[in-house]
Amino acid sequence: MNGSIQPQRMTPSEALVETMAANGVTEVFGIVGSAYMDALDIFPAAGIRFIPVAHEQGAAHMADGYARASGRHGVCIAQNGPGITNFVTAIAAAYWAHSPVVFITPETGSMSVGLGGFQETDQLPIFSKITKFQGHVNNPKRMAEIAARCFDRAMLEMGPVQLNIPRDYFYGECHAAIAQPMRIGRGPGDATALDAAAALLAAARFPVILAGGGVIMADGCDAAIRLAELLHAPVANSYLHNDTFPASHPLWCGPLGYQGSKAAMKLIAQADVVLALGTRLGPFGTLPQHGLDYWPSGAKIIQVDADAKVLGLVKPISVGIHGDARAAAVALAARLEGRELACIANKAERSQRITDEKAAWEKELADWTHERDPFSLEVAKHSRAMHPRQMLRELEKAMPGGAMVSTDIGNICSVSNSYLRFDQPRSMFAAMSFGNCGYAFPVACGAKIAAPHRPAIAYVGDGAWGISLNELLTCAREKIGVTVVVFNNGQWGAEKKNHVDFYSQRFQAVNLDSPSWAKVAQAFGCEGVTVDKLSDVGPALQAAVAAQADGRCTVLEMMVTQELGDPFRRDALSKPVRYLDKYQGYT
Ligand SMILES: Cc1ncc(C[n+]2csc(CCOP(=O)(O)OP(=O)(O)O)c2C)c(N)n1
Ligand SMILES: [Mg+2]
Repeated sequence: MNGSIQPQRMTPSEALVETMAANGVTEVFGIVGSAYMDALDIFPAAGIRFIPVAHEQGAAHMADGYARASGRHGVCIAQNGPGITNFVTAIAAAYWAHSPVVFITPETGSMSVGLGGFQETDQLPIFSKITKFQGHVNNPKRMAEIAARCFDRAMLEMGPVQLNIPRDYFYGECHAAIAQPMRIGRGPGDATALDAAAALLAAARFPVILAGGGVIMADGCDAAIRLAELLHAPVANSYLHNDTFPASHPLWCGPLGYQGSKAAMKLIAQADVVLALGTRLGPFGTLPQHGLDYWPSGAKIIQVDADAKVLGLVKPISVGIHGDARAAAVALAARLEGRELACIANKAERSQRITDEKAAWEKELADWTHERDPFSLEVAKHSRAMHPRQMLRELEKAMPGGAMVSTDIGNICSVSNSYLRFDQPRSMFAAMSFGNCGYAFPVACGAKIAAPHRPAIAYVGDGAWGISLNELLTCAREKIGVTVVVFNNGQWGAEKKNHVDFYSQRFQAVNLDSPSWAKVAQAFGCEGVTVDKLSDVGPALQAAVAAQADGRCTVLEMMVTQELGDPFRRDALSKPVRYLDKYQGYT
């Protein structure tokens, strides 16, 4: 650790690029710019591929997808000013996805700061709330030191880190040593807390494990499985982390949260002890669903997280463990092994309950071919398009092994949560709690570049597609073989659902008139296929995935009805109240 090579004379550009290479960086996403051209020039010699994108938001999302798929840093860079402000949305998304993204932000030259020259904006405050650390190179001689700190902090704190560099500081010379990456182990947490947690688990009659994203970040799926098997405890995935526990495992019961698994909800509702492993228990992820207010308020909650600040933040807890999810699971298993466990007495009965709840949910899903509210029945009545749920089922059935799926924000993407099951970690990359439309496609591109041999599939609504489709350019130019499934329901459906439920169907700005997305894809130099029959869904997906091997990107445009599943924010909307006369018709 910290085995630096001897200091030697180099330019700051060389110090930056050497630090990237020391951190194993092999790909950087961005749009070319004069601000950092001196460093870019030597990327190839350092073994770094620069991947030019269509929009800097795409670059930062790709860095996020790259980091989430690989567990390594995702890196992006852009021109000072507008190139950097284009990063903002994607960095906020990476922040809530806990992605170790290092985004390099050249800024206006140090001799003209404050003069309003060209492409100047104060680049640190903009990102101050969506970064784990901001390194500012205040002297070019410190480039190697500060760059290394940025890479270390992104891993230490699991989140985006900014490296801000006045553009004139790429030039000159310094006497620098290149630090080797410093990786600090977190360990299992406080021994007393682990003892207390083990005592609660040993006495539990119905323990349930909630496996969060921290399990993946800690490479802890094996440890979670071992602990679950020891307790014979059902395991729920935290919201949008369907890949934290293998879906083929008998103890898996699916995700909590919006459009999640009723089996998981009904089982956790019975828990007397919940082990929340590697999850911040975000407020959106445990909201009532399907009419079930399932969070077991009377249960003892053990929460394990690598970030001490989230322990007990959202839900009251009995025991908080500040530690690595994997190491904590191993330490808990060691404390429980060979010990008398109360829950073993009713193991058979709990086993039966798990099997029954899972079977009931499977049956319900199988029968739930379409939405049944009056609006949905009406719009689907005369449509020849596919029901979204049936289409999602066909995708699920045809999903290739080892697939990575990114999902966007929208009604159909949300419903897909019930139909996405994985046996391997680092497989699901949802837009998480920042919830920005336009997330899924560039994230899938980044994931594909990180894991070229795994199928990469993005689920995107037709509205969100309009935000992100420019990266088809990148796919065609750079031969990035991803598959995009665009759900064409001709509407910003998730928002339309609010008009239906709360605004007496006064539709405004929710209907979408779009060109053929298949033809648009072809015009970009990608493959484009329109699918309007259920029997074509699986074969189309398989053909598109096969084309990935040749670096070909395919857009599968799924023609679906306008029916709409449950809304996102029932919790946050109210029926309209109007006091002024002129608005009386708007209730
Ligand atoms: C960047 C951004 N803009 C707006 C929103 C608000 N929003 C949430 S869902 C949604 C509709 C998504 O429509 P579409 O992508 O067509 O998917 P559908 O709901 O129709 O399945 C919108 C506009 C958002 N989440 N992110
Ligand atoms: Mg739509």
